[in-house]
Amino acid sequence: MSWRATVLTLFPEMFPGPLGGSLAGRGLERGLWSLEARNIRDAATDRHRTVDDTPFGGGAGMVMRPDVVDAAVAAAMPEGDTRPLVFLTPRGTPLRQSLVRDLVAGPGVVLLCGRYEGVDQRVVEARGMIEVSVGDYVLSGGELAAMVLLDSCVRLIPGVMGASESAEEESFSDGLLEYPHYTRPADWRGLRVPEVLLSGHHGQVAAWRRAQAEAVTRARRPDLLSPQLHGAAQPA
Ligand code: 6GU
Repeated sequence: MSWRATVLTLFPEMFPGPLGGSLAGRGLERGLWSLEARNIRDAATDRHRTVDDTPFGGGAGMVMRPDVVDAAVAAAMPEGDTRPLVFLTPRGTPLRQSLVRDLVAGPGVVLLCGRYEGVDQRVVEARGMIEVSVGDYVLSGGELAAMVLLDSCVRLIPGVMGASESAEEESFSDGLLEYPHYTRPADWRGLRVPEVLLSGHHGQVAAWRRAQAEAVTRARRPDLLSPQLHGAAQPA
């Protein structure tokens, strides 16, 4: 059985979207993974197919109803479906490569995309959802976040990517940002490629790349080097 993704959304026509092209899309066609987008509105029971209501306590926007979301989850996950249920929300814990690795090692994932101001928290907790964010900015809905999560998982499925990309994946796994890359010409508009890369000394190349990776990580993402000083979780 291949890795199976189900997306619960009010906008199923947004899928597969960019996941239908490129290497992820090739993997879909080859049956290396599967993707089902289901309309949460299909789980509504009233004449107007209502999915949301006004927030208790007042305030702007609408909240997705717990009964409708629960019915959508129940319809998507028959008894015995052991896939983790992930709710994409800017309130979630940040998506990290460690979670991506865990998810891809399992049978697949069910993703709930929130819209409006949010989802009633009771169904999030009753269903044991994992709340995940893809970064510190606000998207208009969970759909793009779901695509980000799926792309990060699917590229790790054996056969989806070539050997070069799997090697590259190892290099982020050490918790550093990547060293810079260069190709021909060695002189472009008078800008020379770092001399060590032309030297053919594999040991010196490896040491230079390591130093570059550490320097760029120190400059841009010091939290990856000493997460305890920055109040973050461990690096992926
Ligand atoms: Cl998962 N959802 C939305 N709506 N915005 C986000 C996000 C998720 N992650 C970062 N921003």
